Amino acid sequence: MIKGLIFDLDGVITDSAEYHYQAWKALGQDLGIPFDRAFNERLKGISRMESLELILEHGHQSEQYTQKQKEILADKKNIHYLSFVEKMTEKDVLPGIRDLLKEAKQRQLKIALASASKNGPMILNRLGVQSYFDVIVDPSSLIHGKPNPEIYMKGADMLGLQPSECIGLEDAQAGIEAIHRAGMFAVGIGDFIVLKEADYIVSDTSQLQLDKLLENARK
Ligand code: B16
Ligand code: MG
Repeated sequence: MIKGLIFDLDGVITDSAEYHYQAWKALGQDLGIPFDRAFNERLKGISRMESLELILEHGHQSEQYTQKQKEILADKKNIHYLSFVEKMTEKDVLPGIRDLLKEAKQRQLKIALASASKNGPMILNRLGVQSYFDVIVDPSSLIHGKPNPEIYMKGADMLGLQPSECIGLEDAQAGIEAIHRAGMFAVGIGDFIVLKEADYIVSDTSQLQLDKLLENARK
């Protein structure tokens, strides 16, 4: 029996995945490391410092910076990213998500956030959906990032549920793998090829229907 929903944030609740892409792309250009959307798929769901490492490796520049310099580069990206976030309003909740959260609450399902983003709580506030969340996993409390299952397992644990009682929702390959390794039913939102490992896939959030999710998770 499904008793909880565990949400990713970027690309699921709001389109901040696009802002991460724009901010990383600008930093990449400054460093002489151009990359495209296909490469960007590898950054989704991955922590800020791990994303920077992947970009530097891509440009064969990993060895050129000290840890301190890398932190400055990551801060620069985050400041650029926050300039997009500052313009977010309640209208930036992706289609269908507010209704899904509302219906889940009405049906007494528990709701958690399992985002790798340190900006997660602030973004939920800006979007005006924070009150739907029973718990938010603090990504800085974790040892491993996605695709490790730790964040989803901790989300279930904080809700007082077994992983098998939860559905995880993700837009990234690394996130789908994390949900599966945690032992949960995985819902993918986005590209059917990128997310082919998910148990149930929709092309965008407007296609999410709680009944359908519950029915498929029960099969
Ligand atoms: P921040 P999610 C992830 O969030 C993003 O997908 C990823 O692109 C980003 O680097 C990461 O959060 C860290 O975010 O820099 O805001 O701490 O998809 O797990 O909700
Ligand atoms: Mg995401």
